[in-house]
Amino acid sequence: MDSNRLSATLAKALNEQMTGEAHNAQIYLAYAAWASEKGYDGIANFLFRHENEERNHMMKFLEYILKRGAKVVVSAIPDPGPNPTSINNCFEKVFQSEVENTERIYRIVEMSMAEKDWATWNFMQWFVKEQTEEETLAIELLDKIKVAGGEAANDSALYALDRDLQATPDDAILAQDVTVEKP
Ligand code: OFO
Repeated sequence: MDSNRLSATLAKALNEQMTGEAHNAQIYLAYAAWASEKGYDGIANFLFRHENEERNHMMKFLEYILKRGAKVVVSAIPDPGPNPTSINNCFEKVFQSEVENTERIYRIVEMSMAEKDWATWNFMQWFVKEQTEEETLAIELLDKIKVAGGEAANDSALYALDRDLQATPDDAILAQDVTVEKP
């Protein structure tokens, strides 16, 4: 008896997204190594921590595909591409890759809706929420570098930003989650 509960189309899309999450992790890993080489250890630390989050996302997809009785296809992870040219450029690239990831997540949500696969639709809602948070975090990074002077940020502004990011939590608080007790 076939216990596979995913359509071939959705299984393919979820497997591709699983690899996409590994790709996101490689991007953060490459940028973290780049920042560390440049002496920005706080920023590097932040990016290394985020790399780990992306690996967890990859595992979430893997576990879900298995749980639905479909086949996991582990394939090659695409190259993370060129290193950033500056801290400003690094944060811009992070934002860009999160936005592209959100678009991929939305496409799977649309596909699951079209197929009336409510289990997958429900599973994907975690990622919809997570992407809102990750985009917020990336926007905050862009705001911080803007305040520091953007491309023209001087060494002392970058030093302060580096120290600041060392202590920054990885998660942005979602506006809809904010309460009086938990601002
Ligand atoms: Fe950057 O987030 Fe995964 O999905």
